[in-house]
Amino acid sequence: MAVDGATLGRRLRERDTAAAPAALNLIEDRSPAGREQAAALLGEVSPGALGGEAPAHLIGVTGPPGAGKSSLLSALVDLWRGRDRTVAVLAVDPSSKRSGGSLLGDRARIDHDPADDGILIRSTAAGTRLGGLAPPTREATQALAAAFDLVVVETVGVGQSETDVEDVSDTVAVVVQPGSGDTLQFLKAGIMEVPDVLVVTKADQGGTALRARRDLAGALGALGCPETPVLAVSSLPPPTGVEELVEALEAHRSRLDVRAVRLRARRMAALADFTAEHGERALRALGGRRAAEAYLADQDPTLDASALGGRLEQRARSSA
Ligand SMILES: Nc1nc2c(ncn2[C@@H]2O[C@H](COP(=O)(O)OP(=O)(O)OP(=O)(O)O)[C@@H](O)[C@H]2O)c(=O)[nH]1
Ligand SMILES: [Mg+2]
Repeated sequence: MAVDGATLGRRLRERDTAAAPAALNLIEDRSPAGREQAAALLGEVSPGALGGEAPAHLIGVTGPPGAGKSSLLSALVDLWRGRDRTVAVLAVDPSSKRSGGSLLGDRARIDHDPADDGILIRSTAAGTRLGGLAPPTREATQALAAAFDLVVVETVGVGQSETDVEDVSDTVAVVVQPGSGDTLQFLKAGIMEVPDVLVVTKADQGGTALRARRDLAGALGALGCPETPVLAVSSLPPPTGVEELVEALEAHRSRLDVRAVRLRARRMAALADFTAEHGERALRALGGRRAAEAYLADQDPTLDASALGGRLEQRARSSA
């Protein structure tokens, strides 16, 4: 029997996390029939169907290769599950984009209990498009956000990341290891946007982590963002600093206008998808980026990114 997208979507909306693996399979199926079912699924978890924004805290965890993102997520997942929170992690796999694999030689997996429905870990492909996450990653985030308390997207990136995790996050945590000066330099030079939370890993290795923490805090102060939290953590058992990190993530989320942030993200995503598919010329046919943004701002705020993308296409056709 064909998978019924609408049923999976309704189950997610009722916070049935056991429906999530099948939902993700459907979203990754790019055949026409799969796309049709995925659209039905996403319709059931759109802000319109949910009666508002999905309740999940969407967290982006990003940082250079080997910084310790996955190890940190193992520790975070443990802590969250211990507090009875459900967690989904999408790890965006960049290996398809790299020539060698040596960089990823000592890559850690995210530890978890596979029998626990309250936790889901998935790898997803980075895709080939520059600027922005692959649409399946964004759709997966939207689906998971209906059912899980926390949805984390792990991406590899330094500075101007090729996979823009901000598209799908309420809170972005940048993870760096001690002694990696790149992030400090990118921050100082303004190449990298100031993250919501900065995390220095491998604090168990001693003074270098504390030095890195101090240098980063100094740079943030000089940039006029002295209140941005900079935390030092160790993810090896027994973890240290992870509770403080959870508090910092929650504090950021509690200050946020979630509706405004997500609304903006949906519009940006629709525009990025439209431009990726139809080119800058099609954008010009809409009157340019500004005009397209203004048009999107007039649309129903509960439409999801793909529905907004559909509106742009309609408009492009009618103005052609
Ligand atoms: N000593 C120490 N080692 C750590 C810590 N966290 C991670 N590591 C080690 O650092 C290496 C890379 O860790 P990962 O968690 O895979 O790092 P990552 O950022 O997810 O790496 P990619 O996904 O490949 O970009 C592994 O060998 C880990 O065991 C830590 O807190 N302390
Ligand atoms: Mg990793």
